[in-house]
Amino acid sequence: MGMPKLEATFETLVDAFVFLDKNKDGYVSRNEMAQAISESGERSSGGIVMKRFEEMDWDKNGMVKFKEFLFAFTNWVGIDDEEEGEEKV
Ligand SMILES: [Ca+2]
Ligand SMILES: [Ca+2]
Repeated sequence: MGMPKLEATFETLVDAFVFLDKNKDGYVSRNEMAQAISESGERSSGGIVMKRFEEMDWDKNGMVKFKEFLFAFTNWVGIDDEEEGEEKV
């Protein structure tokens, strides 16, 4: 409900997504994810990130769209969306 904190989180998420989506087609592909990992120099956590990627990719099409990204993130941090939470992983 328009909490500034949530807004800031959302902005961070958008920034992260835009950073990951190198070719700006609205999807983060596996390659783009791998590229971002190598750019950030966090190769040690690369395996974890790629596992996260698989988790994010709900429909398993090899691409993560913003909705999937957002949904996965809210799951991780536990932001309650106060909607019917039937589909928990
Ligand atoms: Ca892309
Ligand atoms: Ca997908």
